[in-house]
Amino acid sequence: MKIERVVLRQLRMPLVHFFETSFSRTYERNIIVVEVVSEGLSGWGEITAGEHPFYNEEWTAAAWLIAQDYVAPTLFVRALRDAGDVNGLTGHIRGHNMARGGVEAAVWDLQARRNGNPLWKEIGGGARREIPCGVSIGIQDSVAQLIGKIEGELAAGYQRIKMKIKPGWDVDVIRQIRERFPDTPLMADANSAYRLADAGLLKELDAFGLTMIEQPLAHDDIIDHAELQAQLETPICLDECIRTAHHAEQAIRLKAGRIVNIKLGRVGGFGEAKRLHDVCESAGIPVWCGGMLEAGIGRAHNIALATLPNFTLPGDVSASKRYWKRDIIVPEVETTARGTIAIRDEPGFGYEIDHDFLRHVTVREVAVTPKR
Ligand code: OSB
Ligand code: MG
Repeated sequence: MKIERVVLRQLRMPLVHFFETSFSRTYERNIIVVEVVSEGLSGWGEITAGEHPFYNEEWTAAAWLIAQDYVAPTLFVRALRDAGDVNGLTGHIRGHNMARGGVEAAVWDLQARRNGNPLWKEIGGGARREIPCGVSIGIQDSVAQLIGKIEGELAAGYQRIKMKIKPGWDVDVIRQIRERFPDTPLMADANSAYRLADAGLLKELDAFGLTMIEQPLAHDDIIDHAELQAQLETPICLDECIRTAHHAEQAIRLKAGRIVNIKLGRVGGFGEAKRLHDVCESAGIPVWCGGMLEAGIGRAHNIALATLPNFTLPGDVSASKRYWKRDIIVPEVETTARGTIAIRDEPGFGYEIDHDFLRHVTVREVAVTPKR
C-alpha cells in the first residue's frame, strides 16, 4: 500500500446527554477522524482522545499535532507491506497511543477494502456474528435519575449495566441500585478515583455482587491494584493502566486484576489490541471492548475488534442513538432486542460514511502529504 495522503478532520458533535466520570463532565465531543488515501480507496479511523488530558495524557488538540507531525508522515517513508506494520513504524513515539491508533486503524480499514474483506475478517476476528452489549452510565444529578436511566437501558435489552463511581457517589448509590435491581449484572468504573488507603471503602462494595470494579486506583498503577485485588472478592478489571500487551503480562503475573477492558485507542490500534487479547486469552483472563464515546467510525471499529474470540463479556459498545442525534455513518449502529450488535459483511468497517453530515460537523481539516 502506497499511502498518498492522510486527511485529518476535527468534528464537533454535541452528546444527546452529558457524560460524567470521576474526572469530568462532557457535553460535546471533539473527535478527530482520519482518512488514509491510496489508489482511489480511502480507509477511515477515529482518534479516541478526550477533550482534556484527564482520562489519560492525550487530548484532541495534542492528538491532532502528533497525528499531523509525527504519525501521518511515517506512512510516507516507504510503501506499507501490511497494516500490522504501522504499530512498529510509529513505535518511536512515546505515549500518544490514541493518535497512533486512530491512524493505524484507518490503515487496517484501507487494507480490508483493498482485499474486499470486512474489517472483522481482516483483523482475524469473526468468532461471533453478534457482539454482546452493555452500557456505561455516567454519574447523574440524583439516584432517581440513575434508576430511570438503568430502567430505560434494560428495557432496550442491554446485557449489563456499568455505573461510574467517585468518592461521594459510590457505596450508598450502589446499595440503592442493587436494591432496586437485585438480579441485573452490575459493575462500577472508578476511573482511578481511589487510593490503596481506600481499600476499606472499596471492600464494602463486595456486598453488592458486582461482576467487576474497573480501574479503582491510579491510571498508571499495577502494583497497588495487585494488593487491592488480594483484599477484594469483586474482580478488578483494568482499563487505564494497560497500554500494551506487556503491561497485561505484568498485571497478570502480579494478579492485579481478573478481567481486562481493551480499548483500541488506548493501546495504539489493532496490532497491539490483538497481542493484548492473545496474552489475556492464554492466561485465562476474559476481555471486553471499552468505549470512548466514539462516533460511528470508531464504534464500527470496536465492533470488529469485539469479534476476536476472547471478547466473551459484554462491552461498552452500544447504539449510536445513545450518544448522537445523528451519527456520521449510515445506517447508524443499532442493537437487537437481545442487547447485541450484529456484524456486517461489507468491505471495511461495514457502514457508509455520511459525507454530507461529516462535512457539516467538521470544524477543521488538513491534508498531510509526502514532503517533496
Ligand atoms: O473509562 O471506560 C471508561 C468514557 C470516556 C472515558 C473513559 C471511559 C468512558 C466510558 C464510556 O465508560 C464508554 C462509552 O460508552 O463509550
Ligand atoms: Mg474505564
